[in-house]
Amino acid sequence: MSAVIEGSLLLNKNPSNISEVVSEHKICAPFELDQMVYESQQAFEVWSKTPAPERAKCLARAAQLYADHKEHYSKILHKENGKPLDEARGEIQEVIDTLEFFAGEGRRLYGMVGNSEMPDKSIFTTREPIGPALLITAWNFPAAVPSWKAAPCLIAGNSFILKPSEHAPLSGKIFIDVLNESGLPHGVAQLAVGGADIAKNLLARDEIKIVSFTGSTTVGREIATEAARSFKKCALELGGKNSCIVMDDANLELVQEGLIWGAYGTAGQRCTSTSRLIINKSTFSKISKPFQESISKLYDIANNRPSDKYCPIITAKQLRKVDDLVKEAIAEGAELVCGGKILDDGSHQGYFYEPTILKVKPDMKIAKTEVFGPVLSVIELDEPKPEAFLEQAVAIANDINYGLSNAIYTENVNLGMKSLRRLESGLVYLNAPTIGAECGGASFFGGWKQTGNGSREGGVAALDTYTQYKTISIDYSASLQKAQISNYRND
Ligand code: UN1
Repeated sequence: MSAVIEGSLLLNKNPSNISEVVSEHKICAPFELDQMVYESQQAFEVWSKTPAPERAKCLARAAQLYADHKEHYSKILHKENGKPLDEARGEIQEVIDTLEFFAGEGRRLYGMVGNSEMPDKSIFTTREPIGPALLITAWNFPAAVPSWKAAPCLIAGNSFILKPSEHAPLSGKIFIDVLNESGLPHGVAQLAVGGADIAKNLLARDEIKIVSFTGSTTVGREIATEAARSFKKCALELGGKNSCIVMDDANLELVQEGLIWGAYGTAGQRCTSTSRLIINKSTFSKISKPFQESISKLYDIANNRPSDKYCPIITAKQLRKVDDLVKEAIAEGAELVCGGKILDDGSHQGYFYEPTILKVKPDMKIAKTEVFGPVLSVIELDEPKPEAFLEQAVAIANDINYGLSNAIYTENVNLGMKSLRRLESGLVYLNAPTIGAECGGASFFGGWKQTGNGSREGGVAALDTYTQYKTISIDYSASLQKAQISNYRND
């Protein structure tokens, strides 16, 4: 485990070197949660009445603090989560970009102005804050995911309690500290460290009006069910099983780079990771060898050392789960092309898994299950006609319960565009991997089907989770104007 609980203490360990304790955290006691919820309500009263451009100043200051200390925070994140330093830097940059974008929203937070059916009457709709929020975040992006939730939550005027994953709580703690240093009133941003019981405790309370969760589809379903009891606004960002479709005419060097990043970046532990490659057999045979050579460089097996581009698996349990899924796949008839082993020199210092390629059939368990590890399942087709190939490939990509991210590589703009329209996912990429969504105005992040419940993060659509609409009608006719009656002639 990268999180070890000793009494009321949580020891946060580095998954690439588990003898290293990165930080210690006190687990919240139930009486502390009572106090936190009370403070969150009090803070909401103050913060919701603070003008949005003023709120924005705190977010802008927080962005600046992160920018000033980017290297420092990146190094902490690199140790806590194990992801390569370059990836950690990218994640801290994502925090900065998100805070900056939503600081800008403080000058907008647009509602809508309509036209009344009647003379001397105006109608407009504003976005209003809702109340204290509970933000439950995952370990794979322990800094960025809190910012995706907290930035729109704050700019909209809500207070929140962050419950970070127990496997990477330090980056969440830093995020709260930075926000508080940026001038947020007391109690607006709070941290509750602990396990699932903490989240359950907070979720059950009527005072909490919003819940936003990133994690598994199974837990997401439980959260949605509990949230429904008190009609909380509920935003879910759940599992994925993302495909990369490669047409015969694709730029194959670009494909290989895209697959190395998409399938093995963060060791496949992104909900956006590429886990299925749909390609003609003849085209795969052209890239198979150089592709295997490239991924074998991610971990130096002879010297038992990861390269600076490879990431450990977060926990021993998850490492076993990845290995079990690969073993089951082989037992079910999948062909192991390379990898398929837990990497361990016997000292059990880091939770690394060998970059793995399997050849599978579309209906095998491994082709339908989210692995969350460095395992790419290749589905080979044998269809030389481009239209017919695409027809089959898109059907396989869509025949899945998830709908987060899909990619297609082709130089044929017409077929590329057609398939982008047909792929059933919230994110689709042309000639780019399934991972690496940008944050900002038009870049909405979220999935279809069992990947979520329709909510979005990352762009202006995130404001829908954290605001409720108020329609304001002002009648200055000094007469009683009856809607749908006064304005229609019924004779
Ligand atoms: C996640 O794995 O939960 O698009 C988020 C990406 C990242 C976010 C992944 N920006 O791959």
